[in-house]
Amino acid sequence: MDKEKLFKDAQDIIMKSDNNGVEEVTRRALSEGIDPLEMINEGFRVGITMVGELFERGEVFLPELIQSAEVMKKASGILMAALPKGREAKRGAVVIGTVRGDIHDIGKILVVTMLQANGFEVLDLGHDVETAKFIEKAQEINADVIGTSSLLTTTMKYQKELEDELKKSGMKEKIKTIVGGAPVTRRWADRIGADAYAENASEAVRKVESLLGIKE
Ligand code: B1M
Repeated sequence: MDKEKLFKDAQDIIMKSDNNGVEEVTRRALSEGIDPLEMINEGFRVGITMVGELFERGEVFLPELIQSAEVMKKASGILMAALPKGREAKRGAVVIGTVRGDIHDIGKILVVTMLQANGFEVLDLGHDVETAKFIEKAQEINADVIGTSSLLTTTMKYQKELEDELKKSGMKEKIKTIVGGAPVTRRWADRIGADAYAENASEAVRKVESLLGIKE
């Protein structure tokens, strides 16, 4: 099995927005026993990051970025569906979404899938979610954790808004928070008073476990 070749094929598929090739390469990865998350991280995610860089330099335009994102979504859908079924036990409830003004949701969907696969009940509010809605839904389902994703430097402020609103309403002590997204850092999480930061979907699972005091 040539893993590097598969990762390279995945990157090319995203770069070329090859909607037909994506099924072939994801099925090939699965049939060769490659970990779905590794295939996303080392293959498809690298491809979409490269397209993002070309976009930033004005070498590709929004319609091409959108097409590549569609192919990326298709790839993650197929690969995440192949993850082993979640644990039976309910280990905690998480409300999650991408913050107001932000429609990026590929990474957030990976986080949701990984949490579900690890036995958490997850209410995914989608993208462009108002701060008040996170709080309302968390109260409604008696959530243990609220998770927010932000991909734009201009929308990170809503992660802070959530912390401020939780403090104001006296809920900060009862509900833990976790933040993530490409421009988000540990430092930002500390600055706004979030309880945890995760760089990727697997780390998000470990951080939520640790927030809830769950030990294997
Ligand atoms: Co947009 N975009 N985009 N985009 N886009 C970025 C973020 C950008 C960095 C591209 C660039 O210029 N290099 C740039 C932001 C610049 C900035 O903020 N300073 C940008 C821009 C400018 C824009 C628009 C404004 C473009 C325009 O309209 N002119 C626009 C904004 C729309 C809006 O939200 N209001 C826009 C639109 C889009 C598309 C719709 C075309 C598409 C999104 C499609 C979709 O999500 N359904 C898109 C894409 C695909 C990107 C890039 C290229 C890739 C994002 C992605 O999916 N990465 C992105 C460049 C980049 O990030 N390098 C870019 C793959 C994904 C697996 O990783 O999302 O980081 P990521 O998630 C990771 C971790 O961050 C973490 O775990 C995930 C899995 O490992 N994580 C969490 C994420 N959320 C977490 C939550 C957690 C914990 C961990 O706890 C709760």
